[in-house]
Amino acid sequence: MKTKLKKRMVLVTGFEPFDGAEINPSQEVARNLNGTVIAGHTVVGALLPCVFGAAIPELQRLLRLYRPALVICVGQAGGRAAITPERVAINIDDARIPDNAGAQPVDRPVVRGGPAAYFSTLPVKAIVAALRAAGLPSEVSSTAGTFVCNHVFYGLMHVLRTQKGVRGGFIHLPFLREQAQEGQASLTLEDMVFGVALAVDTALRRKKDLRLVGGQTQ
Ligand code: PCA
Repeated sequence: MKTKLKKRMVLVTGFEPFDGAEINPSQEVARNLNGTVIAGHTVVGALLPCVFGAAIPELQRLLRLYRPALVICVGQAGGRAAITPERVAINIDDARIPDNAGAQPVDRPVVRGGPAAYFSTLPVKAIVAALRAAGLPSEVSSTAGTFVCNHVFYGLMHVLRTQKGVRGGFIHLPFLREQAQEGQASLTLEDMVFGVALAVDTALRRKKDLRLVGGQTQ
C-alpha cells in the first residue's frame, strides 16, 4: 500500500555577507535552524545570494523544491537594535551600495507593472509580542529599505500572491556581537536563532495578528 506522507516544511532563508563583510547573521541563523522541527514543521535553512535579480529565482527554486507552508526570509540591518519583522515590501530597487555582483540599480521596479507594495502575511505584532515576552528586543518595522532584502521580500510576496494558504514575510536582524563597532547595537547569535525560531513558531500557531499598540519603530 502506498502511504502519502507529506512533510510539512518551513523555509527560512538567510543572505550571504555583503558590503565587504565576512559574516551575515541571517546566514548563521538559517544554517542553525536547518533541520530543526518547530510546531510539527521541518525547517529548511537556505542561503540566498545578495544579488539583485539572482536572489529571486533562487528563492523560487527553493519554493518549488520544498513547497513550504511558511516562508520567512531573514537579512541583516546593521545598526538596528531589535529583531524587526517587516510590515511591507515596496516595488523599488534603489541601491546605496553595489550588490555582490557589482550592480547598483537606481529607482527601478522589482517587478515591472507590479503593485506598489505588498504586506507581509506574517502576524508581525504577535511575533513582536512573543519575542518581547521572551526578553528579546523586537519591534515592527515599516520599511525593509530599497536594497536586496526589500527586493527579495517583494519577490516573495509577489510569488505567494497566487499560493493560497502559504504565508510569508521578512525579518531584519541587528549586527552580531562580533560585527558591531563600539557603541553599535548587537545581539548574540544564540538570541537571534532563538528569536527567529520563536517567530516561526508564532506564525505557525497564530493565523490572525494581534492588535498591539506601541510595537513599532517610527
Ligand atoms: N541585508 C541587506 C541585503 C542582505 C542583507 O542581509 C538589506 O537589508 O537589504
